[in-house]
Amino acid sequence: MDTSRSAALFERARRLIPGGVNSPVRAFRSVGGTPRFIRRGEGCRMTDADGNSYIDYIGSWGPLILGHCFAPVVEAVREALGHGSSFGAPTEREVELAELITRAVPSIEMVRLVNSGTEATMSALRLARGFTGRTLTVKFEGCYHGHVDSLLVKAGSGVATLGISGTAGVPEEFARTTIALPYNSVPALEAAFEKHGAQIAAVIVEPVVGNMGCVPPQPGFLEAMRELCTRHGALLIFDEVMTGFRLALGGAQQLYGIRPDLTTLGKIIGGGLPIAAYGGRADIMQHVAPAGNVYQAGTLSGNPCAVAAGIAVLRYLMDHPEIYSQIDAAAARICQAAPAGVTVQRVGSMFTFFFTDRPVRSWEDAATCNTERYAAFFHHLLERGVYFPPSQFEAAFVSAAHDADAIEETVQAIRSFSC
Ligand code: HOZ
Repeated sequence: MDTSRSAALFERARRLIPGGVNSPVRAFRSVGGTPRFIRRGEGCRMTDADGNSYIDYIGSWGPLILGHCFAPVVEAVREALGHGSSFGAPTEREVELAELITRAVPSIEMVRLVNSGTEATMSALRLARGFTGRTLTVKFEGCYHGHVDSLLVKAGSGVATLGISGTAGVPEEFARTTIALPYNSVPALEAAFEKHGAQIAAVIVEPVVGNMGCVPPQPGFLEAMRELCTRHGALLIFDEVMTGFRLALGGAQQLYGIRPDLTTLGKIIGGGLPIAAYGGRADIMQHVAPAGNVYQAGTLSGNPCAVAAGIAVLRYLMDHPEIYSQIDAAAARICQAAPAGVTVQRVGSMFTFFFTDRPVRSWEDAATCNTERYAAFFHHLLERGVYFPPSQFEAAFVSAAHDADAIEETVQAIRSFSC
């Protein structure tokens, strides 16, 4: 496979952009080799600067549930852009997107649009502190909630991929406001509430983790979390930036039947354009400025083009709910092809091939993976035109654009790998 143009671009980029990329996992650091510079995408495939084509299982890290260049999204953005790219004033479409979100996710009674998942979790956390008058946050090791200072403690995604501490540049005082617990451990959660219950403002969790690879909650874990938060007056924040509109229209909270107090969304609600949101109980959301005194603002918040893309995607998903069983079945077919000795974990259309022979229920389990073998697997697939996440600690995503041919090509590529 000729990758000379990508290699030349990477060389140029490294002189100008830290590590040559604008987000760390893209740099292929943990798998080695040349990051592919992508020129265009269509459906489930994307083409790099050298003209190589790949079946894409990243989908921009989750947003592209309907594939690249989905016609209604392209049309909606084109139309919106023709009317003006940004106003810094409210628009009718923002109200429409808020209506679609609150209809699909009943726990979200009010919602505020922001620009990124990081902004959404940061704002939700500030709101939880403002509402409860408390300081501490409980998070789980291996979960990633964007690059919010206090939430980088024992984080997944790029922090786990690069094996860095996550707290360089974060004042110790901030890091100390975070209690990091093992995912799926009810006893650890009970002990934390026993010790700090009256100071805990919020528990934030990826209800299905995507950022240490795909790790589902064990039965009873989310239920215990809900019960402990209610009993101790802490808010439960579901970070559904990845799982929102991915696992079901109502996200993981619909799948597992848990009602959080606050939810963060991103990715799919922007159809590939930068948008995110936080929302939840109206009595809590009424504390956000200008309704209340917890401040949060943004020049490009509710950007017309991003909102138009989001509306096009959400409307399409609502009109075609059969997409969920279709993409779940496609993901299941891929997972069946996994090599022996590999632990495959899947929830709906997100999945991970963990190069370990034990179930992965926590970061401690994930850390046992053979990342060198994962790198070999990743390159084996890439050479055959199948683009999996360039990190053991990220989830892969199937979109509605992955047709039967693409799935079969993928299955063949996986089957030709020997562990
Ligand atoms: N942290 C993102 C995945 N969990 C990666 C974002 C990117 O590199 O675009």
